Amino acid sequence: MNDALSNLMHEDRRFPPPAELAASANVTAEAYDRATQDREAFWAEQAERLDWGRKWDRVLDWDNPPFAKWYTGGTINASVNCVDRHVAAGRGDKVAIHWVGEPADDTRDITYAQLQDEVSRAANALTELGVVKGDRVAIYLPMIPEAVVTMLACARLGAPHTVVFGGFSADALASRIVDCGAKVVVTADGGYRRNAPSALKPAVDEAVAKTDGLVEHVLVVRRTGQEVAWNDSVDVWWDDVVARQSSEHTPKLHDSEHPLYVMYTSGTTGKPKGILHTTGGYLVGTSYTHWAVFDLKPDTDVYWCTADIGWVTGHSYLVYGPLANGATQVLYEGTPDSPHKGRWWEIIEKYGVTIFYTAPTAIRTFMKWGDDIPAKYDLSSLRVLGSVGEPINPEAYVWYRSTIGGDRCPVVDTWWQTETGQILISPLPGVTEAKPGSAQVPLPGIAADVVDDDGNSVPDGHGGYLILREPWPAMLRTIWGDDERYKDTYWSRWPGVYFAGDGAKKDEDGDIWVLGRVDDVMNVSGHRLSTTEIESALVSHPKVAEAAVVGAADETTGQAVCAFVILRDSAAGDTSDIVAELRNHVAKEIGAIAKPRQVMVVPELPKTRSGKIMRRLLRDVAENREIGDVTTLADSSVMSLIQSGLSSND
Ligand code: 6R9
Repeated sequence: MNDALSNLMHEDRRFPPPAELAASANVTAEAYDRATQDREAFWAEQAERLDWGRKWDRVLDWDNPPFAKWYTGGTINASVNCVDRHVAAGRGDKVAIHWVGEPADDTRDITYAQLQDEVSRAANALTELGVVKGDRVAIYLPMIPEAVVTMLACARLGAPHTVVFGGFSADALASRIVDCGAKVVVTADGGYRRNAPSALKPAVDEAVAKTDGLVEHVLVVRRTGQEVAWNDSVDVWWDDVVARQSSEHTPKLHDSEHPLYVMYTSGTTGKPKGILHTTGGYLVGTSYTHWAVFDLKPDTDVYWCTADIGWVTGHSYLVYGPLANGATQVLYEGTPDSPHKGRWWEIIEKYGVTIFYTAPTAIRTFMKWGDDIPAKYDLSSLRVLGSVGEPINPEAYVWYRSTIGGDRCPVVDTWWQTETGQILISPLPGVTEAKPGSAQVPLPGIAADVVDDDGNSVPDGHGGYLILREPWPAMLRTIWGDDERYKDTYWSRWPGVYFAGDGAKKDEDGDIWVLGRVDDVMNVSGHRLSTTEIESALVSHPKVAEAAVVGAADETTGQAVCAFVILRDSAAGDTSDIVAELRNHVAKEIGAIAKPRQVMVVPELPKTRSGKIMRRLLRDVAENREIGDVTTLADSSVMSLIQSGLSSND
């Protein structure tokens, strides 16, 4: 490993689990050994957490790899496991969802009994609209309870849903509807975003017009009350159809491998991949990890995952995992800065949130806004903090732990993907001595490793590619309608091994540090450099709020490091030579090899709606190319903002 790569591993702060948490933790160290000794027995044991109709014959059928089948012969209903069984067990009055609308006074507490009624009504309504088992339903909704209700109603019927994030364009929606052949779309007139109603229905109208009569019905929730165009032969109001249904619905059991949902995610080509998840294994994987990684105590915890339902995190750790575990959770409709920058902390204080799960990009934004904002709220209810979506740089981790977690809450840095369905690598809050910046250890029952170009496991202290050697319950089963692409994308690089597409390192203790997508790894003068590592160095400078690094083509060095930085508000008006200062800072932190060729101070970074920095666009800027496709940007004006600003600080 070259010297530059070792920078991240010089992070020597360590945080042992709080004694009290360790003493009563759901999972202790012994689980790792037990799972290693007999992986299938371990996953059989975890499946007992759920209510099955018929019990499975085989835990895992891996006779035809890479096509896995879990709990074969078993029958199960995901909706019953997430709702009915809690009511049947006498927990009907327990709050399932504290829903917080964006307009501040707009809230609803929904108990498990109420959720059961609503899911049953929605299942009856979908049936009336002609949805039968196996049909696909597209969901394009804001973060309102109807989104959860519709997903569970689909699961109840065995009609796979495909949730399309509300910020996606009509074209993106249309291509997803067509790819999975959805006959019904569930949407709303609009949703609230930063204090203003924002329309959804027009995009659906435009998308439906492009699907050649495929969509038979559009079921529309009235959320904002704004004007909508109406087509009587297709459109129906939720209030008209769902409200008059019976709140009784007798669910059927589905095969363990029955499709539960399709979630589209971007690949290296332009065509999104429809990641298929099925029922039994997915529910085992998500419910077990939600319980283990967050140490969930369903009777006392109040859990909040800030992800949008339109992403996999919203599916696994807002809908299926927490509800299967009978948790009480917060569901928030709006943005963190509406109506003020303390809104999230206000919600934590109000509902006594104990477990909080968010993304590094949000954490860095809060750092930028300043410590005084969270300081105004009582965050003492918190006991476990989670991070997901990208590598969390140590500075953001430590800020999160201390400023939000009061130096008392363990932070779990959870690595997983749309494809993996469940968290695969993460510290356990009652077991692992945490290292800022590292996802650390594969969970019990998970066989993750870091390998070199030839697929050989790298020794501790070395870097390579992150892979999985054994199937896991919530893994994707295929790419919808494209088994070949599934095999090629994930299973073709090394025989019998799942390639996640991420680079990673093992430190001297064997802990895993995920470095980001391998396409984000640069090669500068023959040295491998990680964008994450340099970003981390930049963000450790007191004047920097956020940084994105790309490798731009360079005649002499192959690639050169180009950094885009957002300065902290406190650095405003600073007239020193910040560019030279930051270049030297990186050289000092990592080594001269990592010194950026260019440092560009920008007001914003281009991000997808799930908060991932679109480095591809920054590479276009760095290489003086015309900017490529910006349709998946959360805010499409960001690129012009960056470019107009650059001419002034070149
Ligand atoms: C859950 C989710 C997956 C990609 C993944 C990796 C990055 C996610 C991470 C992380 C480092 C973590 N990623 N969690 N990298 N540390 N804790 O985000 O799914 O949207 O499919 O993204 O995100 O690069 O390959 P998805």
